[in-house]
Amino acid sequence: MFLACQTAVVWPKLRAMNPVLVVVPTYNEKDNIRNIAAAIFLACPQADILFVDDNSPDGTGSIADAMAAGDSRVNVMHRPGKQGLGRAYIAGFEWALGRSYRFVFEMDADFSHNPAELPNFLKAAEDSDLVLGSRYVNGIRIINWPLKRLILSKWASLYVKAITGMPFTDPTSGFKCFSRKVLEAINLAGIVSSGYSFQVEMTYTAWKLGFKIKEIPIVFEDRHSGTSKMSASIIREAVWLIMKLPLRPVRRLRLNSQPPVRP
Ligand SMILES: Nc1nc2c(ncn2[C@@H]2O[C@H](COP(=O)(O)OP(=O)(O)O)[C@@H](O)[C@H]2O)c(=O)[nH]1
Ligand SMILES: [Mg+2]
Repeated sequence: MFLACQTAVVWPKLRAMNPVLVVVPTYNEKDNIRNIAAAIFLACPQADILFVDDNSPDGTGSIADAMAAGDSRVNVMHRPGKQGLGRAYIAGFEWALGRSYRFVFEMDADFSHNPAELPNFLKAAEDSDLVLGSRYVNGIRIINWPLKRLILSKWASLYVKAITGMPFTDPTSGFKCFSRKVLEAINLAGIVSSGYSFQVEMTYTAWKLGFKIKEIPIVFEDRHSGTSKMSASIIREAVWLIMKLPLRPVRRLRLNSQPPVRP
């Protein structure tokens, strides 16, 4: 597993057994999508990618299709319209669970998450069930973000910590690696977030189920091309959802998934 990014280079016939999937939700990412795929494969040639595109008006979905036609590692899921990042990820996770992937990544398409860090996640996943990329462990590592986004993000981290009791420094981060057993254990149909509260909802559920969660440092950089989809309604959804999270019972979906080890 530790060599998950390298084995296909050594032994191409293992492609059918590829253990790593990077799920990348896209909405109007035409200027990023080719480059992000190239950077993912550079860091992790053996990974598969699933682009989950919500019928982007800028034609991102068609570019993804053209890439998929030329590279069997690229997969594309088309959804009829913009339904939010959370819904895109849930659809991607269900797709992944229908296949044999052992590690499933969440990653943005806009280079805010550096694909070169994928191997670091896989290394951390050797002894943890969910690996969170944190911008705030041992300081702040964010490049070019407007001050108001940084304040919002830091405030959100404190808010989540106060309400849920989770000990993580960056609970809203969207660069993470799930071991398959975590996704199998979570009732994905019960995850309700459309927007960015999805990140908190997933991590909270895994944490309540007792899975071993590890934070590793990442550098986050503001997007170079395209525009953010952050909105006031996404912030409103997050405030309410997080407030209600501790009231929600969390149950393990599949009884046969491996018993977790609490840190
Ligand atoms: N499929 C899909 N992807 C989305 C949606 N909203 C955002 N994304 C993608 O999610 C990632 C993060 O969104 P972004 O706008 O960069 O958020 P920010 O970095 O927090 O400003 C990017 O890859 C977006 O293209 C959506 O409604 N549907
Ligand atoms: Mg972004």
